[in-house]
Amino acid sequence: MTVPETAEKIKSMEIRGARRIARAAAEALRDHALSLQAPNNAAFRQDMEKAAALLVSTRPTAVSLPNAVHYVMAGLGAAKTADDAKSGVIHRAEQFIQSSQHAVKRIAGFGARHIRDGDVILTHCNSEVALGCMIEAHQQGKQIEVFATEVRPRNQGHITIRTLNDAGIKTNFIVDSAVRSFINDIDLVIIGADAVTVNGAVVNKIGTSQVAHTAAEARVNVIVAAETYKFAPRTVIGELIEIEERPPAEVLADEIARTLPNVKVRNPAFDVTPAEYIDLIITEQGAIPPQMAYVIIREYLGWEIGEFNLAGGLPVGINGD
Ligand code: RUB
Repeated sequence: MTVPETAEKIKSMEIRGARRIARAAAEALRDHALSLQAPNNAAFRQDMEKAAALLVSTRPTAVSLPNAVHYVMAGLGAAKTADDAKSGVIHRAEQFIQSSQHAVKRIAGFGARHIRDGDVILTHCNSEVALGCMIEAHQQGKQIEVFATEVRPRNQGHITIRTLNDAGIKTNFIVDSAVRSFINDIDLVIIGADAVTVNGAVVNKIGTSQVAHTAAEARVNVIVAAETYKFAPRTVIGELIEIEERPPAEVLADEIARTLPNVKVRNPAFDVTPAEYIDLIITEQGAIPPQMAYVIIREYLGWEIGEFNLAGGLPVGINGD
């Protein structure tokens, strides 16, 4: 798929979910590098930077996207020729794709250990990594049952229940506002993340903070499954994660909205759950309390506080290797 095609699919949410977005961006950059016939190194670099900036501009919240792009673009390194730059980018893209697959498997393994036989689990939105933990536990023979929310307005819950159904896991499908009604039946909440900040706050699908707050009130543990590339290096220097606000028509049809001139529809796609409502974040490097997010950013992402030379505001520092 070309870079503009991938960018369009991410924007329209045909490709969605933090991991899929990151992976699609890495694949698009790899394929772009492969097909690019640049006359020299400078031209190659410039073209790649344009492609990277386009991908990063598509959705602002999932930090996996700029992190993946940054990781791949670091393949340009100190290359002196276009050929070297090309193989550097392709190599880094392949590395990212592989390590992201590996991360999901490792997290599933770690996460499954936190799921006990007989647990009833609540999940919100559609997270490949969170689902990986549940499916792994199920495949280990643990009898689990899942409550999955609908996830207004884009109904990502429909994808979640199909995956759970196909895995043979007993599943209950509920509207988002029913979470509190069922929370006393729940043993564990498992969700994914679009971003984790230095203070251990988790940015995830809108409604996640309500779920986590409800769980905390009922003393139900909340586990977040998140690869290290979802941690946000720039939050170390005080930057806030931008919360994407999507078109009103996702919430209320235009023809109805038109008849309500005094009503403004708000449609934030994500919210922020503070660290105090999260018990554990499971990464491919192991499980940490959210208060240790800094360590992940420091040790596994690396951060030279210096800008990567790329238009479009990429985050500081994934060393990568
Ligand atoms: C998706 C969402 C998911 C995270 C984690 O939002 O909030 O919970 O991205 O998913 P959207 P994963 O549908 O708006 O992209 O674990 O698959 O990366």
